[in-house]
Amino acid sequence: MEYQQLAPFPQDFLWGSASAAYQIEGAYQEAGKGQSVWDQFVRIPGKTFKATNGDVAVDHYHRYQEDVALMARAGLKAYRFSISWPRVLPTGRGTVNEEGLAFYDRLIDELIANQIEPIVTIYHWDLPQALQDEYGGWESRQIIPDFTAYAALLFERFGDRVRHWVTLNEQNIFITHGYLTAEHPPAVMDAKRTYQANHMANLANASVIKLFHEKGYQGGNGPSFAYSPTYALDADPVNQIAADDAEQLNANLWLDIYAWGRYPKLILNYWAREGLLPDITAADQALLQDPLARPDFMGLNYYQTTTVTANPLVGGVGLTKQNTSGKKGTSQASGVPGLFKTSDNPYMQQTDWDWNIDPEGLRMALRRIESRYNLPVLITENGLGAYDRLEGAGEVHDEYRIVFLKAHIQAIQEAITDGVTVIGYTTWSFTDLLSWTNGYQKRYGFVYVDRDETDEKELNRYPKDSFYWYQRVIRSNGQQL
Ligand code: BGP
Repeated sequence: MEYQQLAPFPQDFLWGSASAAYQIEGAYQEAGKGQSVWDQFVRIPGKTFKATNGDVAVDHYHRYQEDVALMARAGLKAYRFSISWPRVLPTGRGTVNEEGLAFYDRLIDELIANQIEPIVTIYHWDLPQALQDEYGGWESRQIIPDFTAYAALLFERFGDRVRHWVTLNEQNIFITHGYLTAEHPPAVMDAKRTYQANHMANLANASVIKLFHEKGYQGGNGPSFAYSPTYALDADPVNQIAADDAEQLNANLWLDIYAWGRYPKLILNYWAREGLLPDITAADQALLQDPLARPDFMGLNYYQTTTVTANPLVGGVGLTKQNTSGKKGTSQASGVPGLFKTSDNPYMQQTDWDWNIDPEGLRMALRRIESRYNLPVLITENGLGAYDRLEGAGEVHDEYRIVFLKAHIQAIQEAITDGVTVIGYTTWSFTDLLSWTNGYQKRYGFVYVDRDETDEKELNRYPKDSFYWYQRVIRSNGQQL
């Protein structure tokens, strides 16, 4: 659909930015914090770009006031950040680290004092190492009560000031990268274990949302899903089936569970054929289907779309790892034999890390979520990872980021005009931060942080051109792009 005039953004639209504890805080063993699986994983040779880690990251733990002041200057209405589970529960459960909770108290209060609404992600990948060691983390049923108790602690402590909670950040990524491609901890490559761990994560997610609703906390709760809508390369029917398979396996498998509490039938069949069925009990089904376990919104992390063709069952392309070098054009096709494989899309340009640039894909993602699930959407991440250059008197001319974000905001407005309910947009990211496996050279922020892989330097902050641009966007409620 094409329009002569687009609907305006809602008056209370949450313009903001997002981050994750491990990627910004640093202070990795300060004030009683326990170790997370990332604290250890980054020390395995070859796992991250130039062996970077989040020991110091961008030192947000010590500089949060300066960062919040910059957010206030940009006019942010909301800031999405995650709580580090091992900072508040060093061994994952039991003894609470008051000093850890106190840090988030200070951060939340600072945000509120600056009229910035805190959006809290409960889990952004930094699982307490103690739980990994004790029972294998996400592979054990014990994670369900432990994750629920951790979330309950946060609801009790911060529920008076937080209205929007994100349960799990990108379950599809931390599970597949953790158990299928070994790009994330615990670096396993085993499809059966992948879907078993994924099933536990589904149950943990449902259990937390159910508790939130049962206890009647204010506000809403939902997972953030990394959704890359799939296109078929062309109108060849076999490629269309491949695209549908990719959508089933890469999206509906998670979104159907969140919204409807059931796995897609095509996936259950596929799992049964391949011997990959997780252990699903009647009690599991009851929890997943419980109306109280339905999210209040769908969190959407959108970066790119995927284009696919058919992939032969015998001799087909298998899964490959992501380009973490930042050398454009070094990615390989990736796929599942018998289902689909990725293909270059002639209509799109790519970033230096070979991510497709596709604003219309965001509109597509929003429309598909609305038409299939009829849930409001909170866009919890979207942004451009790029090389930035600090010049002269502390300037960064990131016109490319402005062009990227502008096109994506236009796509959101088109989706709103289409009839999708979008409640907010928190870009990735506010300051530059550590990219999990791409080091510090892949930057996303409105604020440049002066450090690199080998030198922490002074960690000074410099607003980029995009900072002033976003300030205008927010001030005009999306009218001046
Ligand atoms: C998402 C994660 C974020 C962030 C972002 C950018 O998957 O939720 O934590 O890292 O992707 O990814 P990358 O840093 O790999 O470019």
